[in-house]
Amino acid sequence: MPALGPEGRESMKITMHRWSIGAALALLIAAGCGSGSTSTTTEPGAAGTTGTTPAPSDKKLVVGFSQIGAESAWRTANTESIKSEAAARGIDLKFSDAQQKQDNQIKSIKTFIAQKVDYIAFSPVVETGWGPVLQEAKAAGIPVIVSDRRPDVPEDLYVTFIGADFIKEGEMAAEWLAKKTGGKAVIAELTGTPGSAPANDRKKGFENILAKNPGMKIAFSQTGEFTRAKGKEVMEALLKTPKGAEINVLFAHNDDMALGAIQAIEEAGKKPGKDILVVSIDGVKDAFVAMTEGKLNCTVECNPLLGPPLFDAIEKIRKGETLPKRTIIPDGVFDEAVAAKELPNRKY
Ligand code: GYE
Repeated sequence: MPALGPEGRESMKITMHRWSIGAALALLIAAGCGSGSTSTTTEPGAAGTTGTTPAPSDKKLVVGFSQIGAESAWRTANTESIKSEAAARGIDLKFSDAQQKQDNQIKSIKTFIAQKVDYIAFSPVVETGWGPVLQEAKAAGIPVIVSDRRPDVPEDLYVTFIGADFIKEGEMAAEWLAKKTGGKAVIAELTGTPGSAPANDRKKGFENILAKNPGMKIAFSQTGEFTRAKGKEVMEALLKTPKGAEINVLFAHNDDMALGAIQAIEEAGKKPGKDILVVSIDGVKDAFVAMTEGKLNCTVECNPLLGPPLFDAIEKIRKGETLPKRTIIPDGVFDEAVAAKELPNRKY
């Protein structure tokens, strides 16, 4: 495995975070003045209530989750994992869908703060611009757990991050491609949501490997916004241009864009998977189906089933356990050779 750049090394580093006594106290206070579902030393009725208040442990834990939207099959599986895991654990989940807009996410986080939820979890649509709202959550004593995408903020503004190493995913896609093509490729790249961590990092990782393979070049790069429709639209337009005729590889930052582009390639009279090799990221079921049909060549898995680790982390915070600042969910590479055998095992 080639040496990683500084970002790669940084992204693989799992730093242990130790709660300061002050933060631990803030957490206890938050638990006490939130739904009170964590055990505290407060007696029922001690805060001037009538004494009929249920014991704190009878109350449901309230978690606010701000989701990005529903742009891809990955996202749908991620939402389903979070909702079903919350239901299985009897957690009162306040779920909000931001429809790809950072403003909507900021608004719903502010609403969660006003509602005094016990915990806030979110997946930031883009990397920047989260400082002020996370400061508000911190000032209110509500612990924040980051899921899937990491915001570019000081680490003290959230308790823990759970998600994939997107740089590594980009590197694995390019490494597979370098092997497959013998290091020669004219590549079209469909990038994800502009400014998002997976778009930034998958590009970075992919280019880390290209830097060592001078025969592999990105000839075209445009966003397909992580959707099937946009992936198809951009590929369709590209194939009508002279540059489109030169392309022999498509690298898409997610499977949905690749699947849309595959349709465009077929409609243009070319064979996806043969005339144009296709490699993408996520590992959703439809990508495995496309591989068994010989239309997609490789997908790098990115596990969306983050519900269980998210609520495990919340449980640990409640118990006062120390969490690592980053928990990286490992990924794997699947290509045509293993697709048929692997398809029945896919969970999303
Ligand atoms: O790859 C893409 C989704 O943040 C890892 O977002 C996630 C990405 C995923 O829309 O399909």
